[in-house]
Amino acid sequence: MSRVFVLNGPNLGRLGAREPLIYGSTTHADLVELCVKAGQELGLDVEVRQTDSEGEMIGWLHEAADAEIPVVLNGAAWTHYSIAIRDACSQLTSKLVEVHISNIHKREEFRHHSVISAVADGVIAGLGVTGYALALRWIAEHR
Ligand code: CA2
Repeated sequence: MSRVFVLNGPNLGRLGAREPLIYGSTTHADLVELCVKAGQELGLDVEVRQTDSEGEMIGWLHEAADAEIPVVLNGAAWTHYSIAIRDACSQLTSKLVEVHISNIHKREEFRHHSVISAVADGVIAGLGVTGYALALRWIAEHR
């Protein structure tokens, strides 16, 4: 089965615990289950990881680049300012889909710009956690 990484950035481990009006009530554990199940239906071996450490995320992106593993990335706050994460994304050798649970364009102005989007194959924002399943489906169809 083809491996796919779903990589979640800072504070996403707190999903379901705070701000349910913005991020919904799904917990990160629920999100893991949703992605693994979607992967099984699509014939993908999905591995979901979350970190609050930028260096750890960059290490995972290097791992994906070296092993040609497609990535679904929710860079969370790093999306808006981390050139280091963007530079690691630009080294990816397989597909990259950027996902945001909320519609970042409907929110504060500082969330409107993503430094990742220009190096991603596609972007999904505002569709809640369903965005992850849609990203996996697109990857299954374009790997
Ligand atoms: O909408 C998204 O998925 C975001 O990437 C989430 C990030 C935010 O900085 C981006 O602008 C948009 C924040 C993730 C924080 O997640 C929390 C979850 C529960 C409670 C508090 C924060």
